[in-house]
Amino acid sequence: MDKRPFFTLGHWGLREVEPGSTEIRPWQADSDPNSIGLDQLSVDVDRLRVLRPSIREGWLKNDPGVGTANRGLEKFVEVPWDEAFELVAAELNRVIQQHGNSSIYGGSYGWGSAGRFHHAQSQIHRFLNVLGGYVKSRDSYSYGAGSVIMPHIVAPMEKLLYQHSSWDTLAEHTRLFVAFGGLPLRNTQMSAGGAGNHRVSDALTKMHLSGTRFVNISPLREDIEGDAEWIPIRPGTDVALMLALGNALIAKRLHDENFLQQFCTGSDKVKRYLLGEDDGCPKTPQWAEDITGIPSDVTEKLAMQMVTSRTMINASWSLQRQSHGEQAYWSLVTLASLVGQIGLPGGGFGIGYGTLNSIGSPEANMSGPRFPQGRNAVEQFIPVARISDMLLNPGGSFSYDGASYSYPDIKIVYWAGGNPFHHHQDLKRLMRAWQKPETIIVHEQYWTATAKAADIVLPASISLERDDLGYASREGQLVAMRAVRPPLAQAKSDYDIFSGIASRLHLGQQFTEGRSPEEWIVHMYEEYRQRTKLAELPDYRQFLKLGRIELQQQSVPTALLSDFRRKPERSPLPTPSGKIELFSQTIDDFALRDCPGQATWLEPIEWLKSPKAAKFPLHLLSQEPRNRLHSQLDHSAHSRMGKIKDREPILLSQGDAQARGIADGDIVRVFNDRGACLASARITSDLMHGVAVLATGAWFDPFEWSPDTTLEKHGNPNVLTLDAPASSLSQATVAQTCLVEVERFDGELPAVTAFSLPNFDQEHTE
Ligand SMILES: Nc1nc2c(c(=O)[nH]1)N[C@H]1C(S)=C(S)[C@@H](COP(=O)(O)OP(=O)(O)OC[C@H]3O[C@@H](n4cnc5c(=O)[nH]c(N)nc54)[C@H](O)[C@@H]3O)O[C@H]1N2
Ligand SMILES: Nc1nc2c(c(=O)[nH]1)N[C@H]1C(S)=C(S)[C@@H](COP(=O)(O)OP(=O)(O)OC[C@H]3O[C@@H](n4cnc5c(=O)[nH]c(N)nc54)[C@H](O)[C@@H]3O)O[C@H]1N2
Ligand SMILES: [Mo]
Repeated sequence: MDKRPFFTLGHWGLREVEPGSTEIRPWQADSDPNSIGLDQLSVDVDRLRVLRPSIREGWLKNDPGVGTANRGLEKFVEVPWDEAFELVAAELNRVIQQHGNSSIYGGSYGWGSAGRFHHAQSQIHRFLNVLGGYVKSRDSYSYGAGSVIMPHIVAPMEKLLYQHSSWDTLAEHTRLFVAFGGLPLRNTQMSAGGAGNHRVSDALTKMHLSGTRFVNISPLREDIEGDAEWIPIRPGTDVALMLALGNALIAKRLHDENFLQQFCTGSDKVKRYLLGEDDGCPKTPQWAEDITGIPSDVTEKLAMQMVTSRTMINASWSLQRQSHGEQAYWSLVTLASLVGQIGLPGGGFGIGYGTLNSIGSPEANMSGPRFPQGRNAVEQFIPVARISDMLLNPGGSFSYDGASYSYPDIKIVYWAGGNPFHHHQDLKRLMRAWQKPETIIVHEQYWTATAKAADIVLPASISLERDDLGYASREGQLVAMRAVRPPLAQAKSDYDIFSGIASRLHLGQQFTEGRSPEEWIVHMYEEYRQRTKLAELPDYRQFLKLGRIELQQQSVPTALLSDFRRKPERSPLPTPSGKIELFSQTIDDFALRDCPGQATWLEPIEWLKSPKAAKFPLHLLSQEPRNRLHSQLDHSAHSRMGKIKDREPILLSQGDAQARGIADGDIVRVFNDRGACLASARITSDLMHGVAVLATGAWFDPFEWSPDTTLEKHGNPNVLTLDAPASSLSQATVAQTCLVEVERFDGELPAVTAFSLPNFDQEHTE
């Protein structure tokens, strides 16, 4: 028997396991490993596994669509797989016959697990395509506003992200790194598909040693760890600061006029706006001070520094998960164009350094092994964050990227590999919307809120129970993921589940093409082996023996848009003018009040200077969590160690805590007119006054499962956030646009029940 450790991969990192053992440890060569998921096989984590197919009692007894308000309240009945397959197949068949495939919502957004074959999104989409299609979702929660605006003004978001130059290039050239939203190392633990070596900590050290200066523009100091100038900013106002920096450059004639003339359209309109020639309001640092809270001399000084050194101006994705989020990126590009360093090594703009491990990697993007999804015969879609709107307004219309569409009438919601009762905003509204479909089917590994609120829950295996092919873009490796143990109880892979249902619908062959999971993995490996230029791959058996293959490095460009800068005629941008569109005729022609034709300061729908702040005077930011990926493994010891009195901590500034009589460690009630949750106070001097920070991902734990519930007990910010679109252009989420009030909670403390199992009709044993 081979005694060498074998590998498995999580979005959070590469893991090693000794043969015959179930102990998981970080890859020995990882320079900055974390502990996420190392305890995934613990009793505590296993306790919440979905063990057998489970059906809501009322769904079994009544016709579909009856008693949907009982979702989340009723007992579950466990059934054998055969029966579950029959029930799901019959229900899909019924709805397709009666209402057509456009009544199935299969957007199924979510990160699922690493592994290219057992990729839940690919699995569910292939399955639903074989059945004749489904209503899909577009864009992401991560950067939905960026995805829609960037192609109009520069290039598609992914294309830009793939061109972000490496940290090494930045260390060599960048002397000033201006980070809107910081560069939180916390977030670079992840890569979609699986991080290899965690490179960002070393990269930042190297930049410091090379003399790069960092400026952290964020309400929260810890968004850059270590040496950095901190410029606290009122949330949601970065656009005003960026415009004011532009104004300061133009006023002093320090901007790069040649760059504007040669590479941009619309600079005259931008100048008129920045100088206030049409609206009588010059966007000066003084003007911005009142909006951002940043003294005008700080802005003036920063503008000077930007043009006197090689400067990278980066914005986190959080900046555009906001009301008018498009403007944040449009202003960023406008500012970087005025500075004139776009396309030069170490200069220009970035839209994602500090969000994932992969961004800033020296590895070029190459598409990895893939599980074919087939073709979707249904054209209808929704922008991903419009799910509650869709369910509540069938037939209603929405606008998206300059066109008008209507919402489908959804009868079945089918989810695999995502947790909407984690990720969506205004969860009480989602609870109401969730009552609309006739049937909700969920594949889950654990009893999350989404699983508890479904009609049919099918137990999915975890990646530690499956062999797979591991690959993530720009991580430079191909991994033979090996199962550490067999699936727990009756759990099956999503593939086996879909195969079982498809065969009941006489579509088994179409779905499986006659391949077992192992045969698919070999097939995908062979296809990739033929296609890739990144390595001479050995045969599959040899690959399994090696466990991991390092792909040859294909360097990324030395600067984003460097080709365009070198030869603008030969490498035009994919915009109508081929140039950077500081003014976009296309968007202007859409005539949207909430997204004009050039970067514009538009007041957020709610913020610290809106009338609503009189009642709810704190801006709540819900950042990505340090000890987990979104809601995944929140029930693990590693995530729970970050809680205080079982609740998610909320950061409060000293002044705000004092004014409310709140001490460190106190339980507080966080509330607004949408909802309320409990959290535990963590008081800090490193947070701007008027701002509160509550990480996402504490499992949703309403006092009772009802859209009228008055309290969430665990610290889930999405009972407070606003379910509104960034604008009628992108319809993206505005998770970061949220006002609240906080008070000490002196009542009797309700126990957290997020980590309890649902009720079953019979005693529940493994
Ligand atoms: N307030 C607020 N809300 C936010 C954000 C924010 O900043 N603030 N961020 C948003 C962002 S950027 C994102 S990307 C979303 C993330 O939202 P999601 O991606 O939906 O969150 P996850 O917790 O990763 O959910 C993945 C689920 O899939 C399950 N799962 C894992 N592997 C498998 C598998 O192989 N098969 C099946 N069937 N299931 C599996 C896990 O158990 C888990 O429940 O959240 C968004 N929500
Ligand atoms: N550990 C961990 N890492 C993750 C994830 C995770 O769940 N856990 N999720 C991954 C995913 S799916 C995504 S999309 C990325 C998200 O990457 P980001 O969107 O960049 O991450 P956030 O943590 O939401 O925001 C970063 C910081 O922005 C600051 N910020 C918020 N609003 C404003 C504002 O208006 N102005 C300014 N200047 N700053 C502001 C906050 O202080 C916050 O700490 O993270 C990824 N990385
Ligand atoms: Mo995301």
